[in-house]
Formats: sequence, C-alpha cells, structure tokens
Amino acid sequence: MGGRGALIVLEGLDRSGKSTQVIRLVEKLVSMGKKASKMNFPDRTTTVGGLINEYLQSGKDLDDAVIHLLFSANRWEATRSIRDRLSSGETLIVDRYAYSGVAFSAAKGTLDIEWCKGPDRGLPAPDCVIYLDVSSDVAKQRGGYGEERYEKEEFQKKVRTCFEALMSQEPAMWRRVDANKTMDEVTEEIEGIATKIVDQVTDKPIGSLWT
Ligand code: NYM
Ligand code: MG
Repeated sequence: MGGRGALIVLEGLDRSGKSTQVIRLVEKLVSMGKKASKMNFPDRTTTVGGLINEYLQSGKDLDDAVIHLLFSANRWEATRSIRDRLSSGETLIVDRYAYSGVAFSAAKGTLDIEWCKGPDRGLPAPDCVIYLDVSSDVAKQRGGYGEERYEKEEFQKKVRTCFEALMSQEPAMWRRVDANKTMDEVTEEIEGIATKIVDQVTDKPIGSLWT
C-alpha cells in the first residue's frame, strides 16, 4: 500500500470528449477508494492563464513563439503542485498537457515539432497518455466547434497530423482510444487502461518529460 499516484493525461482534438471523460475517470477512481483529482491545461485561473484566455478568445494577438512559451509556462507554474500531489499518493487525471502544446503550435506551420518540445522538457512525465481519436465527422455531429481560436476543421486536421507524429515518437507512452464510439464505451475503455496504470506506478519514480 501507499506509494505515489499516477499522472495520466488525456489528449485529443477539440470535441473529442476529453473533458467529460476526465470527470468520469476521476469519479470512477474515487469510487474505487483511490485518491484522484482532475487538472486541466491551460489553467486559465493564473496570471499567465489569463493571457492565454485572452489570446484564445481572439482579442489578443501574440507571436506564435510567445503564446507557445506562455502555454508552457502555465504548465511549469503547476509542476511543484503536481509533484507534491503525486508524491502524497494522489492520482492526477489531466485534460491536455505538453502534447497539446506541441501539436497546436506546430500545426501553425511556423514552428517545428522539436523546437516546440524544448520549453516543456523536464516537466513531470505522464505515466500514460490516452489519445481520444475522433473523426472530423463525429466532432461536427457533437455540435461543431466553438468560437475560440483553433476551432476550425482545417486547423484541427493539421493538429491531428502533429499528434500522430508525437505518438509515433513515443509509442509506449500512448494508448489510442476510438472516440467515435459511444461515451459509455469510451469511458469503459479508459477506466480499464487507467486502473492498471495506477496500480503499476506506485513504486516508480516520477519521470522527466522528453529528457
Ligand atoms: N492549447 C492547449 C494549446 O494551443 N497549447 C497548449 O499547450 C494547450 C494545453 O488551447 N484548442 C489549445 C488547445 C485548445 C485550447 O483548450 C483551449 P481547452 O482544453 O479547449 O480549454
Ligand atoms: Mg476547447
């Protein structure tokens, strides 16, 4: 008994169902008697997160490199809390992480993937990244995209290509889940993956991302 909690990240395009699944997974783990909570990036509640929010809501224009670094800074400002919470035995289910950081920035075509990975090197490494793979058609059926920057079909296709590149670099880290299935089917699949990971990592040191 005891040991550290797991760092489990859910990634995917907008409308892939991540936010719902993160909530369901935390509920499931808690109902099993595990200590678990959710986190999400960007965290719009911090000072840096406020700038990111202004950018996403299109009011503010920022250089591609600058907004990339702000998204990364928004993760760095959470790292002490992430490490402390994992060490205390809490499992964290995270809605987006550095992979979204790289995929959305690299999709613009102005920054390459390796450059984009730079600022996030050394963050606490996830124990597993669950990729909710949704087709553009199903994303559209889910009410379409919203009003924020990036929420356009053409752009999302480019983001998907970048996620695919990241997955092929680290196949052992990723689990791809077909997010075109029903929400309940997806929930069940994710729960199976996550509960195993939680039990496997208790004695493992926390890793360091992309180092
Ligand atoms: N996003 C998210 C980035 O561009 N870089 C990042 O590092 C992160 C974490 O922010 N379209 C983008 C992806 C989303 C947008 O996220 C807002 P959400 O999860 O929809 O609030
Ligand atoms: Mg969104």
